[in-house]
Amino acid sequence: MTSICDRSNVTVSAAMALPEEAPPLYGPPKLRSGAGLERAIQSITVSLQALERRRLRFRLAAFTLARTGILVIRRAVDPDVLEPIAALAERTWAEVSALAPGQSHPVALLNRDQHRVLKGYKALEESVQPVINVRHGEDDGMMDVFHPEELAAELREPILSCLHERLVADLAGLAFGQKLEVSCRNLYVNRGVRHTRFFHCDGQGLKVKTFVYLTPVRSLEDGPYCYIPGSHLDVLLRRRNQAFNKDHQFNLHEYRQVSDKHALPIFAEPGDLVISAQHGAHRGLPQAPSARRAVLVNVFKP
Ligand SMILES: O=C(O)CCC(=O)C(=O)O
Ligand SMILES: [Fe+2]
Repeated sequence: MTSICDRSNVTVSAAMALPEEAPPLYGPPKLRSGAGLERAIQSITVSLQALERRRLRFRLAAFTLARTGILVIRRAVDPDVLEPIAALAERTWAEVSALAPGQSHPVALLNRDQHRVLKGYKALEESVQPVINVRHGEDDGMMDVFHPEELAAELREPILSCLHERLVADLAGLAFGQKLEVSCRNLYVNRGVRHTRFFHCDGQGLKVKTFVYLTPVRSLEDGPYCYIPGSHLDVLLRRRNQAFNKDHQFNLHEYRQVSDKHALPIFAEPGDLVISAQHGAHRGLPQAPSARRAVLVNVFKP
């Protein structure tokens, strides 16, 4: 996918079906909750210390990631490192909100309203300047920043360090048997986003994202990241959904027929890191109007 919630390839009929999220166009998975969720999360959780110090734990974690497509590393970032990055997310939102229409941002390129400086994912990915995308319409409340490490010179190193790029590349590389490299870093800021893309994958090829939470996500209202474990390996599920998408002229990568599956909402504290195989079915849930979420994102590709 191109960024947080690109629906550019979804047909008009899909967009019209959004508010209800209703069958037959959308058969959502059951969300695990309570003790079942706790157990499931426990089984995909590993500590940073164990990963760094114990080779066997590292190999087991890679095996878990390979099998489920998702891994959680709790407290991967020191609060002292994290705090100024969370403040940067707040500040960037405030700066952009204070700009008059057509006014530019002092550091970043700004895509807002009809003023779109860069178009298409490739241009955004390859930009040397950071790019702030402010979403409108159904995506109201959403801002994603390409290359957030270029927003403030003093935060470049902290941002890179908290993403644990070497560790993730090694771990995911071992899990998926391919050498992975960072292709792009992002910052997602969501404030009361009422509509998000349904379950989908970001394409069929191997792609891994990491999400470092800058704000707590403690309830469904906060808009947690959700994942259907094992869906990256589930050929039948993919076939069924692709056939459905073809019949209804949806984007090929939607997962709209998943009612027989369970998804895990990943609740997290600031500094927790999630590694996710994006060829599996996932989505960020819509938020309550007052909810705020900020997440640092890293994209790895072979
Ligand atoms: O906002 C989220 O939690 C996930 C968005 C998404 O689908 C993605 O980054 O690929
Ligand atoms: Fe996605």
